[in-house]
Amino acid sequence: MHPFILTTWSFGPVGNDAAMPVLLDGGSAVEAAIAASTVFEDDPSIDSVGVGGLPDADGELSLDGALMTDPHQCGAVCFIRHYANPVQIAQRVMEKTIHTTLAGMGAEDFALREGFERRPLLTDEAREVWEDWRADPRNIDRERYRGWLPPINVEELKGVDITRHRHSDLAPDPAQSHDTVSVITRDAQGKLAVTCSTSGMAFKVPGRVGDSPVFGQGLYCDQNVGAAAATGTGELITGICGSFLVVEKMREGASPEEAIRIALQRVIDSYDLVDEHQVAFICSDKDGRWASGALKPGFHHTITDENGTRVEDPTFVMMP
Ligand code: SD4
Repeated sequence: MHPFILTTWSFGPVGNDAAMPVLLDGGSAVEAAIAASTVFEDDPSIDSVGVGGLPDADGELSLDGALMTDPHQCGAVCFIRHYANPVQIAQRVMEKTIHTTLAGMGAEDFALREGFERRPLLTDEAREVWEDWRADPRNIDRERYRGWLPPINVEELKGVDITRHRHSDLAPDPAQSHDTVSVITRDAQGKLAVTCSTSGMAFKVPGRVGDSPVFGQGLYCDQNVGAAAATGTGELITGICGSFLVVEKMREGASPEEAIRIALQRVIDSYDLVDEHQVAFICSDKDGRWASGALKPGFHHTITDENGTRVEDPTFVMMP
């Protein structure tokens, strides 16, 4: 068995390197996935996860997070406004309640009872970005974006003329700006775990929840088959049950790469895509064969295994 940690986006090393020792010391896939997610959530320089995430249209930050290892082993929280580590709270939901998902005030009351500490999540930097956006939204093509902004997906926008996109003008230094963190871990026993953590779409309609904390959409795992996780425009992932689709295609015999390709083709067939849309998946089958794939250039994954940690291009890009 070869333990590994596979993470969305190029900021993976900070979390992967912290979590790999957990696996090497014989820790479980769940423990490693939680360890990695916690590092990302606590890092204020990552502007779409945990502390430092960009807020909704009202300037309020809300977080979503989930953990899954099997159909009967999953937990999620959404619309968390005062706690920095939604994936840890999701783990408690999984382990300590008969439910799978808690939202909003109920989730926060649960977190308090579980001993989590309330923390301010909105950093000064994130508030400034929001104030800039609120002060001058005139450059936004609201018709095209169906009345709202696409997510900030800065890695995708590198090298692209971004001046016509107001939201990307407002993004902080691209090298420091990242997206939702999805993590797939495989431990020395061959068990898989998957987590998803996000502050969702920047400047979203307050109350909006994307794909990340929804089983089958942002993440899915079945130890008999494999695990998958998504990042990108949540609204495109929810409608095709993206992560469930990837796992089900592997169940039917597709390789990890083929399974992702089928899911991304389903996105292409199902939506009128605009420039800023992006979807990417990572997945692993139960034997530890993994892949990643993206709709468009700009996505990277981070893999940590016996050969160390590498930030790599995805296995393939559908629309290069
Ligand atoms: C969401 N899928 O809330 C998340 C955001 C994301 O790249 O992954 N952006 O829609």
